[in-house]
Amino acid sequence: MSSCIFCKIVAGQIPAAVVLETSDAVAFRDINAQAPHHYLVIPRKHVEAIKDLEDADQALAGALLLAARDVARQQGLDSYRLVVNTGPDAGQTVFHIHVHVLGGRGFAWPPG
Ligand code: DGP
Repeated sequence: MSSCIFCKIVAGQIPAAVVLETSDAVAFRDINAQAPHHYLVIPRKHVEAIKDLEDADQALAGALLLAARDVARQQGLDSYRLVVNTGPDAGQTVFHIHVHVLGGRGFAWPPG
């Protein structure tokens, strides 16, 4: 989608610190890191949020989780948190699915 900032990162139109690329996904450092390790794993395909995934996106959904696993492995993280904010009330600010991979510190539960 032409106005989507994450589509522009996928297309290489704006820079990002990319750490992993697969046929389905791209992972890069979050510009506003909330932990010593903070990456975003996004699908190449524009889908606004988890709630917009279709049953036919099963492989894509799995590919995102596996890419998140691989980013964590590559970065030497054994304990980490994955977060997928879905909708404004949950804190989603960029409307292109992204899995946050957070690590390098402890995390509280329940989340804020
Ligand atoms: P969320 O609040 O869950 O929608 O997370 C969006 C994240 O995206 C937020 O942590 C900051 C990050 N972000 C927004 N714009 C950019 C950008 O242009 N580059 C990078 N690397 N991260 C971005």
